[in-house]
Amino acid sequence: MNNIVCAISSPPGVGGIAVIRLSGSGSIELVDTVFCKPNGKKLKQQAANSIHFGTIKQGESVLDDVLISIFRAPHSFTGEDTVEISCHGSTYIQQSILRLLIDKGARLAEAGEFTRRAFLNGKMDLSQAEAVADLIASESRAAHRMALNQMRGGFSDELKKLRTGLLDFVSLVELELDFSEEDVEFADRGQLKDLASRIEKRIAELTRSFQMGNALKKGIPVALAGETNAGKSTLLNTLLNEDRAIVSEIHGTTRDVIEERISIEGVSFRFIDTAGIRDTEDTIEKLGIERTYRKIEQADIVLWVIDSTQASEHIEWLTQQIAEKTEDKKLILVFNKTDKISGEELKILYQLFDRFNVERIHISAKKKLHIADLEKALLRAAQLPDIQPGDVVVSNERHYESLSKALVSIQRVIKGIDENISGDFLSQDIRECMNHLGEITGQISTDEILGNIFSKFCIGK
Ligand SMILES: Nc1nc2c(ncn2[C@@H]2O[C@H](COP(=O)(O)OP(=O)(O)OP(=O)(O)O)[C@@H](O)[C@H]2O)c(=O)[nH]1
Ligand SMILES: [Mg+2]
Repeated sequence: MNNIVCAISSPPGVGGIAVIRLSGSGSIELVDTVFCKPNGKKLKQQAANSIHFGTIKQGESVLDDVLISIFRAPHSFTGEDTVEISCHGSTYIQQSILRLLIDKGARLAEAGEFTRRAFLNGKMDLSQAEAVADLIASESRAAHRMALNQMRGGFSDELKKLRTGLLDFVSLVELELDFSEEDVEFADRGQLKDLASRIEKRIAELTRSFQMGNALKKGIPVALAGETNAGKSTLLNTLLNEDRAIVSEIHGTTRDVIEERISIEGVSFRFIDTAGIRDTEDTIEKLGIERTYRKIEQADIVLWVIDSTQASEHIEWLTQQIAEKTEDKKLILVFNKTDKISGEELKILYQLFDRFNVERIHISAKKKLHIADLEKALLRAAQLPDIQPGDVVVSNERHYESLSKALVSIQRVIKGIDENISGDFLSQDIRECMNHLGEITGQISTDEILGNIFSKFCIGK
């Protein structure tokens, strides 16, 4: 019976209803000891995948009216007998039911234990189990799509194909080793190289997709940069629709970096407001400006905010700064405070920035004018393919690391073929590549890896 785990699976606090979940062989019988159906029948006599109304009893007294769903192994999330109790949301009721179940022999589940059991019972591989956590945490359409595709097994299928390819490859090489005395070649080296190159290409594609996957999951970093007083913090507040950053007409208002996530049309961006750039003797401000440079460096997109009422007065210095600091970055020039200048002045200003072959948007952050244009420019700059069901995008750091190692191994294989190294070295490298791919799906795993992954889940999942 101590194989039965239980936990509250709904979020902490009071809701309309709460869900308590049990899993493990005997959990249906365990719930029978505290549950009464109006017709007196037992849950263990009921069909799988059915829902039952009744009361939970604490000794002789009624604790709550509940609905109970029962699932039987192997047709449940965990692959084991599972019961879900939907009770009223009071924390007193939730805790009392949990205590009752523990009194009857269940134990409190550890973080992620339900999903861990699903993995151990072969209901899903490790990358799918991790996708469950990503799905729960997804905050944008793109993150949701990626997690869903991964949970449905798109990535797993892809890895399976790669492993099958590698297995074919290694069997050919190892077959040769068995006949090494006779000096036969079952596959010519050209064919082997083709196979290895195809595998390498796909692993490289998957590895590359991480940059986008990671950005989509965590939000695409966008630095708000520019001179002091240009209106960067005002723009952050306008995009956020709240007074997040301090705004003032004093130059050098922002000293530290402020980061906020904003979802635009289902894509999550991480806006980073920075200290305005100017020559200063103030030590703290200097430190802030150094941080600005670092943040520009780390950002995918830089919104360079320009005070349209001031820019023309020191155009040389300004354009120099922009060119220097945003080299190799996706840059959007944002002409702000255009509520204060005429259309003619704006035209001249645009010309002054002609050396930049990048998008220019004119707005008023304060008056909230043309903000939609800026948002559209951001979406264009992000260059995100719309992720379709079935698309494989790597978004998990652990997977990325294993893929990178697999890539190194397969590249060594290709080099080995070129240098005509012996079959046993070749097969070693191929097997290494397979092992790295196997780490992702959990074919190769240790308790430590599993502990690490599932401890990040919430209790009840
Ligand atoms: N007229 C007008 N004023 C604006 C606009 N945007 C910002 N301002 C004003 O410009 C001043 C500076 O704005 P901030 O947002 O603090 O500028 P910042 O770029 O964050 O400045 P630092 O933090 O000092 O680098 C404030 O007085 C704002 O009200 C705008 O679109 N039009
Ligand atoms: Mg500011």
